[in-house]
Amino acid sequence: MQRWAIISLLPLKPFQTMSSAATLPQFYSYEHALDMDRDRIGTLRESADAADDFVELRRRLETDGYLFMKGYLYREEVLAAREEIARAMASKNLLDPDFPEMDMRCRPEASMEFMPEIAAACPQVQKVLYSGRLIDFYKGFYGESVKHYDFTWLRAMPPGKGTNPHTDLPYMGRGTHNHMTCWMPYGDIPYDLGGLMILEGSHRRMDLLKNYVFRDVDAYCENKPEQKQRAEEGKWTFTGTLSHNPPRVRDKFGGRWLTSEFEAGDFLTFGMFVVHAAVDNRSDNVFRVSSDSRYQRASEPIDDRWVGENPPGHSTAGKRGRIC
Ligand SMILES: O=C(O)CCC(=O)C(=O)O
Ligand SMILES: [Fe+2]
Repeated sequence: MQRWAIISLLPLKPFQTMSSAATLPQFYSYEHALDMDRDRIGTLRESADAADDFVELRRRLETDGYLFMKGYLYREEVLAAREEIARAMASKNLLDPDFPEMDMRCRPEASMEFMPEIAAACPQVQKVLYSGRLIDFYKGFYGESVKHYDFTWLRAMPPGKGTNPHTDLPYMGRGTHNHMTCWMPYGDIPYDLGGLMILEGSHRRMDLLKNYVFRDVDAYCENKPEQKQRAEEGKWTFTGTLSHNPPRVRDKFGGRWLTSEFEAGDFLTFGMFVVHAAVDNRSDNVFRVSSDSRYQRASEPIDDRWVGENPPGHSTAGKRGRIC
């Protein structure tokens, strides 16, 4: 039997057996308390039950805007990747040396660490993300061969403000718009460590997204000296952030903020038009370590900021000027 099937037979956790949001702890996002009423907060729908039924998975993606594939990957492989990451972080002096590396305790005054170079140098991370079960998932989902970005957004989030509400397209919209993000935890993420959250139904609110989602964070107006200078310095003219206030975004869009506790072996995948953010890490000085990576049909154009041996990303080489 495949691993996800074994996991789906395990008894449900208490918070899953009750529909009430009252079973969830108080969440904070970007230092705002989220409204915990059951029509404003909830848990992600799990889709491992339909793991081999890609017709059903495509239907759910269209309806929900995301797929939460609980226990789909091999936990031991993901934990082996965590070990490599922990070793690399320790060698960069990012971890508290008084604790085992695998605990991912932050050294004093830690800040958010963005570590694409560690992801590129860790064979086990590359293996989990870009071969085997995960690549097979996207091949099945798209029904053809797939490509992935070479750039991996590997993040270590210390306690404090998490990621604010955004969609991914402004950062990666120069090729197809049908690609998907895979958000993956390297280790278990209880609620206090702050996982990702999805704003329910937001991918269908083009009325609210249309003036935001198609803007490119690396585009600038050549004929506006201030913008031109920022681009030449490799700076953004637009950060891609939708809001700094997650409860207010929910009030505007409707729907619920949806999250979960996560475990090594889970992944959450979603398209370019879904509003998402993170629950703040309020743990006792532990990093939340996760990556986001991207997958698409091989036959569709790819955003060249994110491919190649040294992807240009948001650097000056990735800027695109136009007359506006
Ligand atoms: O991990 C986070 O806090 C943000 C992740 C994210 O924005 C993404 O996966 O697209
Ligand atoms: Fe994102």
